[in-house]
Order: sequence, then C-alpha cells, then structure tokens
Amino acid sequence: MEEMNHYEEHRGTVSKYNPCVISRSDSESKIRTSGLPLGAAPMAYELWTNHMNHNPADPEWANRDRFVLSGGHGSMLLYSLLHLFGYGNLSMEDLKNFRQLGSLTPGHPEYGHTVGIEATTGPLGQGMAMAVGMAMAEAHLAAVFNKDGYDIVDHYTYVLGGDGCMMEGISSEAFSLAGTLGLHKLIVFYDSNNISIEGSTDIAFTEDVTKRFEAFGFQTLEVKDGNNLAEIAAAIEAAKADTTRPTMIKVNTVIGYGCPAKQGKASAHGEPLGEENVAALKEYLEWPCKEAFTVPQEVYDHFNEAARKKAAVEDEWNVLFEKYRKEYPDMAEKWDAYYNGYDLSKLFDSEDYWKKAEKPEATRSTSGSILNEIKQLMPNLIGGSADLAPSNKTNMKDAGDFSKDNYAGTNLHFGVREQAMAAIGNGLALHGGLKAFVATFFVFSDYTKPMARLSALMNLPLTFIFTHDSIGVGEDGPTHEPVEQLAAFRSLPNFCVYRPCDRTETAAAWYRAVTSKTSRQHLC
Ligand SMILES: Cc1ncc(C[n+]2csc(CCOP(=O)(O)OP(=O)(O)O)c2C)c(N)n1
Ligand SMILES: [Mg+2]
Repeated sequence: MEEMNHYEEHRGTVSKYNPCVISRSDSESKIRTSGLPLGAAPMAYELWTNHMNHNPADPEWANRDRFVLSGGHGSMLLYSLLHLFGYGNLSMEDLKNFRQLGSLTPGHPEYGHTVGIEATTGPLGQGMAMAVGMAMAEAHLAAVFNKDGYDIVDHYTYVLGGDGCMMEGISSEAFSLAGTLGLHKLIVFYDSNNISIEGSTDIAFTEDVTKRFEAFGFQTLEVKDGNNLAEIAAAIEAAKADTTRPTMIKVNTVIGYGCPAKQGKASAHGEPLGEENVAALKEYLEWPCKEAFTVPQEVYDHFNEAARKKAAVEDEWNVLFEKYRKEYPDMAEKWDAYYNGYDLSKLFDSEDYWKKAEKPEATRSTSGSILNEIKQLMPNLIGGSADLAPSNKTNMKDAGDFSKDNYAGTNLHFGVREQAMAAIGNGLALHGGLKAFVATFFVFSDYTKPMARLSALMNLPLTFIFTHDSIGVGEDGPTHEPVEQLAAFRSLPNFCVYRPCDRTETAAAWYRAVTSKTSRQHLC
C-alpha cells in the first residue's frame, strides 16, 4: 500500500509511547478488538498527554475536560490510557482480565464501574450525542457561574468515534443541534479508517462526512496522517481557537496500524491478532519488550510526569475557586447546591403539595404546574421536549430558552430529535451540577428506548416525561396510540415507571423523580 509508506515516517514517534502496544502478546494474542485502539492511539496519546486538562488523582474534578469514547468497542484504548496515567490504579492484572466477567475492563467501557470512564458506550452513535449533552451542560454552567476573571467553568468535551458512529442517525441529530447552538467547546474526533465490520465502508457509506458537518455549522479540520502527532496537535489547537463553532477533526487512520498482516483490513476490527501477528506488530512498532503485558519503566515515567503537570492545573483551579468563594459567597453557595442537591422539603412537606384535585384535570397539566413549582426551588432543573413542549406541558416560566445567544436559559429545545434528546439528557446528567428531564409523546418513547436503557445501566437520575398515554388518543389515530410501550418500559431493569392517574399520583411521581438518585420514567 503506497499510503502506508506515509505512515512509516512517523513510526518511531508512535511506537515509543503507543498506549496500545501494551495490550497485545501471548494471552494478549487472544485479545479482541485491537483495530481501533491501534489506529487511534496517536490521537488519543496526543490529546490526553498534551492538550486535555484532567487529573488522574481526582477523576471527579468538576472542571476537567471530558472525554467520551463513542466507539466503545475500542475500550482497550481507554483502559490503556487509564492504566498508564494511573487512574484508579487500574493495574496490568486488570488489563489481562480484559472482557472477563466481573473485571474492571469489560468489553465496552462502563460508567460507574471503572474509574475515569465518563460514559457507558458501545451502542454506536450514543456517545456522540451524550458528548453534546456534556458540552451543553458546560455552556450552561459557565453562563450561570462565571464572573469577570473567574472562568470557573471552562472545559472542553472531546468525543472520539469511527465510521459506525458517523453512520448512525443519532449522531446527525445531535450534531445538527450542536451546530445550531454553536457549542464551540465540543471537539469531535472522527477516526476515519474506511473500515467497519463487513469490510470497506464503500459498500454502504459514501457521502462526504466533512460536508455534512459543514452544513451542521461545524468548523471542519482534517488530519491527513493519523500517525503524525504534530498534525494532530495543530488540529486540536485550531479547534480550540474557534470560539463560535464546534469542531470536527477527521483523522485519517489505518485500522490495526502496525500489524502487517491485518492493518487496513476488516479482520483487524474484532478478531484476535494471534501470536505471530502480535510478534510482527511489536517488531514493526519497534516495541522493546517481547514479553506479554510489559511496559518499560521509561514509559510509566513519561506518563507520571504528564499526570503530575495535570494535577498542577487542578491546583490552580482550586486556588481560583477559593478566591471566587470569598468574592462571591452567594455564588459559591449556589455552586454547592447545584452539585450537592437542593432541599425541597419545604415543598414536599406541605399539605398543599399532596392535595386532591378540586376538579378533574389532565395529569400533563398537573405535571406542568408541579414542574414549575419545583423549578422555583431548584434552579438547576433543566430540560425540554422534542418540539412538543406545549403538549407535554414542560415549559418553565421565566426560565429562559437555552440558545446560542443565551446559554443561561434552562428551557431546552431539542427540535424533532427524540434519540438525540434522550442521549443529551444522559450527557447533562453525566456532567454533574444539573437535574435534567426530557419529554415527548409516550408513543414516541420508542425513539428514546436505547438511550433510556443506557440511563438505566448508568443509574442516571434522568426524568423522562411521556404524555398522551392512552390508546384513546383518538383523532390522531393508531400511529399515535401507545399500546406496547408501557410493557416495554416496565420490563427495563433499573428503570422506574410511574403512571399517575390523578393529581396526587402525579405529585408523587414528581416527588420520586426529583428526590431519587436513579433513572425514572414519568407518564402523564
Ligand atoms: C448501534 C450499534 N450497532 C451495531 C453495533 C455492532 N458494531 C460494533 S463495532 C461495529 C462497526 C463499527 O465500525 P467503525 O465505527 O468504523 O469502527 P472500526 O471498525 O473502524 O473500529 C459494529 C457494527 C454496535 N456496537 N452498536
Ligand atoms: Mg471504521
């Protein structure tokens, strides 16, 4: 392959600290899904080491840059980085247990299971949309909290995905909204290797992805050689320099790079490399250790040094925040409430809250007025509907509309994009500091189901408001009559379903939704 010669030039740079080489050999040779990690290692290395603000010693630091691996099948890329940076002491033993039951290194990254994982990913496309939610959370919190000289909320959201994530419709929904909203702190890495499971992407995916992103309103950049660290660095800097648009960086990579028999082929996607190929890979990348799962001390030292510098960035932020606390004590108190939760006992302990309705009222209307009562006491409540707010009764009075010109608003307008909406809801909840809800007609809950499944898996306290729950919705006809949806949601593990029939039950549903720490659905 002529193109491959181009990569030869940078072989030395890449092999030296390639976070993925550690994950291969003997038992390594049985490890699956090495294609993406090998192809995307240079961009991940460059980003995590030289550009991203994160602190392995404090993975929950509120102002850390977020990184989502949307192509969750490349989980070993993330595990290698977490190991090398010393996150949660993810050990070499843990890497050896890759994809084993109960290990800290499951096949796909799991939020809340392995320290440093920002979102559970694997269902392709969803990570892209969750990242948009995180970027929206950042933009909103920055608008609420930042003061002159105090950019206490000021971080980027990075997301990395491949051809599959770009093919999935949900990513287009989410990026269309991200472009409209001008989320310039969102930086998307497209691992473009022209390969997915069935072979060349040409068999099913031929449009110009870059043009699509231009149409969404993104800045688009291209890294011609995904092994060239300087080119990657320049693209990241250019992405940060654009302060009005999100950026998509198309990075041309070779799947399974470095393994002569497999690189550039679909077989590199998921098949284990096998012993011979692992040996050839190590030779090709000039990896100094023949033994399995061995990392030279020099490499650990290099990552320790990077981690040390990153801890210093958080130290500076902590100093800034303490000054902010002194200068703006009310804001600091508000910050604490955003992150630790508001006390709503004033509302929930009042008899009025639980009163029976004097006259019959549609539960969606009751829900709308309760939502507004809650909002009065819980300013970090944020959410909206997929273009059905007037019907779902989700508009919050005097709360402002979240837009490019007003990130302080808390009424979100998702457009007719239920899939992206639900994933964005997950992203808002994952970010921290906010209490999120999303809404649509119950019949269209089908469009939110895979994302609701991830909410439940991640234990996220996201509230779904599904209205018009009746087979008698009438004039709209059978396309709008939910029938099997209730059974489907009730069968979803770790997802609480409330189906209130009157005012008091609607009040109880909202009480549970805002006081509980896990995912729930709320039908009106
Ligand atoms: C929604 C969804 N559909 C299908 C799959 C199964 N799957 C996993 S990876 C993959 C191909 C992904 O191709 P690409 O993103 O180009 O990754 P690469 O092969 O380049 O690593 C598929 C179809 C999935 N994980 N999620
Ligand atoms: Mg691919």
